[in-house]
Amino acid sequence: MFQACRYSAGLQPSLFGLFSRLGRMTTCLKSLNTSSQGTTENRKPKTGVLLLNLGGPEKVEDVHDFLLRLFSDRDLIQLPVQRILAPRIAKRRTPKVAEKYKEIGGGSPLRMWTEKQGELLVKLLDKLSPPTGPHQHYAGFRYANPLTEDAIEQMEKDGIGHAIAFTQYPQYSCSTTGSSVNAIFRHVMKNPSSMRWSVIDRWPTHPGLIKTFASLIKEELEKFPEDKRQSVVILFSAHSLPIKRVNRGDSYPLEVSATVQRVMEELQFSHPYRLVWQSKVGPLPWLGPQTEDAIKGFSKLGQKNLLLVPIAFTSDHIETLHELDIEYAQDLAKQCDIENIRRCRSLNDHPSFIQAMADIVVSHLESARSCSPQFLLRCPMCDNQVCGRAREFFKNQTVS
Ligand code: GF9
Ligand code: FES
Repeated sequence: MFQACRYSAGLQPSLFGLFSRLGRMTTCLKSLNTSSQGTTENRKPKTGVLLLNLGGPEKVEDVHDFLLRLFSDRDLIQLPVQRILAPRIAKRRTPKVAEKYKEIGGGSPLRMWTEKQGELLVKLLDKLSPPTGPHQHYAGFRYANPLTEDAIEQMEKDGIGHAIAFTQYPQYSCSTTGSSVNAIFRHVMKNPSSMRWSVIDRWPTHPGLIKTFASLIKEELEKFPEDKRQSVVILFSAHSLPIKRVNRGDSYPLEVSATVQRVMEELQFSHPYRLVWQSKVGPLPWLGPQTEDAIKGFSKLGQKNLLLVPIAFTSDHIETLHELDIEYAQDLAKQCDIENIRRCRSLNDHPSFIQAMADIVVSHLESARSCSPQFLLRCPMCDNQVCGRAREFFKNQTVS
């Protein structure tokens, strides 16, 4: 995956504005299918796109290290004597978590999806933005291989000039994108980088994202029995956050809500819907209602046809394949007498999603900004100094 990709001269980016960009991308997609794929000569990549995500254990044997990294992440969890407690918690939880990965086929497919998305993305970017090409993609995971730090070293070795940290979480949270950005900052402080850095920190309402969600939802609605289709309740489900984080001023709940609102606009509010929150762990209070309780509650109220939509992940991973598909759509649905429950497909390598990713990167390149103004504003109750220093770092990068 770290091989320099093929470079082909494509259309000159000339027009500005969203519609022209979308139009241009359609043209380019056509030309990708019909014209030659360009030269086969490998050229030194100029722009590196680092796709940031949590990562997932690829094999059951990787579960322990994955959990250890997660519980050691001080941007995610603050435990007393974390260096002692994190290994203990990781060890204690490993068997249960490993069991779940066994049930979805022995590992997380996240790396596979990220590499596929990256390959398709750079093909489009080479066509859409020749002056910044060749483009190369890298996966940078927070808790699994390829780790963000290793990917950065690989980018340096490849001679990348401009490094774009492109979060794969559409909605910003300091526990997800913020943690990855802080990890980049810490690494670059210890290992000075020759690359110019910029960051794409959020894209919760990108039109291509919204359209892809809407079309996958429509597709899934078609699979309900015709006489039930109209009464389906759409349950948007996002990973929850501890209430402490919400009250610190994390923007994630608002941004997830914004995605939901736009998707429902695109669907012209054809069905009733709710936003609910999944994956709470531990005894502390988290943002609710929980997906599980909502499924039970709706069933009691006689709403027995449900469509689950994972709205905060773009690719399949344990929270869709195990929690939604097995724990809720199979086990829980049986227990509480649900008539029909389905889960909307993840975006994965959907062509209009890949187009959206390319449009987000091209807009970012055209903006010539190293980060968004919104990125620079910390949570009002932030007490993590690294958040401030990481923002200074990105702000002071000059992107020509
Ligand atoms: C998250 C997405 C959004 C402790 C675990 C025992 C904590 C946490 C999260 C948020 C993942 C994906 C959000 C904690 C402490 N958080 N998970 N925050 N995770 N687990 O603060 Cl899309
Ligand atoms: Fe949000 Fe620091 S916790 S900016």
